[in-house]
Amino acid sequence: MAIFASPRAPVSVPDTSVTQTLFEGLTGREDKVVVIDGPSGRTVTAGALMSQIKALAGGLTARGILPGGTIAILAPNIPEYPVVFHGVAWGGGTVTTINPTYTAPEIQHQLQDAGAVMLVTISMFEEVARTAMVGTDCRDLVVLDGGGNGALGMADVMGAELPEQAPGDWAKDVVVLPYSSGTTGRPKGVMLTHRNLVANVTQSAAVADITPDDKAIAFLPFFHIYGMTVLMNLFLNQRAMIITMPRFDLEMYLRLIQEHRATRLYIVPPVALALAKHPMVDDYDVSSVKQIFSGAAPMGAEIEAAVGTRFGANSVQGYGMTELSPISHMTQGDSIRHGSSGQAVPSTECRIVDPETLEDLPAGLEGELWIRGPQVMKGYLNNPDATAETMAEGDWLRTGDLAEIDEEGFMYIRDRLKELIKYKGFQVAPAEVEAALCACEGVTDAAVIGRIDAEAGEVPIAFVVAPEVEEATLRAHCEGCLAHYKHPVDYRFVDSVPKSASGKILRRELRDKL
Ligand code: 4UV
Repeated sequence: MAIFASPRAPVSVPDTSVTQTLFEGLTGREDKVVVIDGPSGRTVTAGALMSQIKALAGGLTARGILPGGTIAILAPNIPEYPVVFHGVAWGGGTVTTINPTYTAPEIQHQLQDAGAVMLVTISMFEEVARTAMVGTDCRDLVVLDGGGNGALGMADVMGAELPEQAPGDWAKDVVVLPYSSGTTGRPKGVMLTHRNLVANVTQSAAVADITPDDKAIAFLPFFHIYGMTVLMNLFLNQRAMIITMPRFDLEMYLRLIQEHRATRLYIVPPVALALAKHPMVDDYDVSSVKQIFSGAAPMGAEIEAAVGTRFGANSVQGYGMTELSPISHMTQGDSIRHGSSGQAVPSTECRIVDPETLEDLPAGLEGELWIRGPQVMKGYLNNPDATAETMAEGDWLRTGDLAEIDEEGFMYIRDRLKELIKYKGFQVAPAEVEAALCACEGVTDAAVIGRIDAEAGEVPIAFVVAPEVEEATLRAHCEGCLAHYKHPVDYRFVDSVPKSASGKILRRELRDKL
């Protein structure tokens, strides 16, 4: 077996809960502002954050929801997000994070699948939340900025502070269930334990060198593992400051960078493109920025270099995957190779495996990237088959990405073996869109693949077998059941979908047709 071990000194992972790790970082400087609500300027100190977390844990314990319950959160990035996330964790529960742009059927599916007993949201999403809860076991609705009419408000769920972390087994207890389609099929609950998150914060802290003076404008959504671990957990743990932004808007982003003198930008490739090319950037003072960090989708070396030059900052990439809590690779400031996702974080091993022969490949050759380390998920919720397909013997996670590692350990993502489509860094699972299309009357078969797109990275394209159906009908159908970024941008009507003898869609053949 040819193992590429991380070139960095190993770290030891503390045997604590993810919230104990957070509190270790925050304790002693309770007066420091650590979260600011970008649009309103409302500030939260470390002390207030810790009290609110303990008060929510106490309130939910008094209601009998904690310990043990699974609580869903459907919200954009707001200062209350870490309160809910860590309140549940401190009280011994599990959080499942839902994309707030989801339609009611998508929310309903996740509530049911994750076994959520409570849904926490904001008034903007109250209506869709109520619709989604119908017919599920999710009984309690919390509207953080509302309440009434059968819903609880924030004050209703806050109680006497729970002074100590609810006991648990940190290597086994699942603290969060984000959803990911992994290498195939529909989105699945990814079981991440306290240990997984504590490990990944520890591993990335050892590389990222974040200090309490650092500030980031947090638009990467906390429901997705990138924003969750890097901004919410790593940044707060290092007592650095996050300025929350509920959704991305270039003008607001630049204004907040200037106003708060942000030091690090955590972005995805489409934002890098805008920052490298948009004339509006020149209207703002961005001289405070010292590092620009991109991940979640491929970014070419040219754009990576261009955005760094324009900002006079280090421009680097990292690589992550929900199933890896998420970080396995990132770049340190002094060892930049544009186009590379960097070297493995500490205590992480990699293999490059020939997808056909399953033989290990040496440095410089391209194969599937396999990862082993304390950040690798426990498995997929209620899905031993998908878990077994993804986890190879010896605790290796098969990423479904084609990569190459050079002699110095720098990793380059070359292509994707798995079905996944990445729209602006967001996951679009072809199987989910195909199932939605097949549920439309008159559609007998469908296949969805990604097409390269200059702005979004990739966009979904549908091939449908539906002789009697109009494209407008398909579009209207998707409106009702899929979040916008999953909608096919283009429909091709075909006589049949090419499939292998075992019934697998031959996506390569479809790709060749584009
Ligand atoms: O599961 P997921 O949606 O997860 C992510 C996580 C990305 C992160 C998070 C924290 C970081 O610090 C960081 O650098 C990156 O996206 O999707 C996982 C898939 O996204 C693609 C690849 O196909 C993964 O299997 N992907 C992620 N990062 C890169 C990438 C990258 N740097 N280059 C190319 N593809």
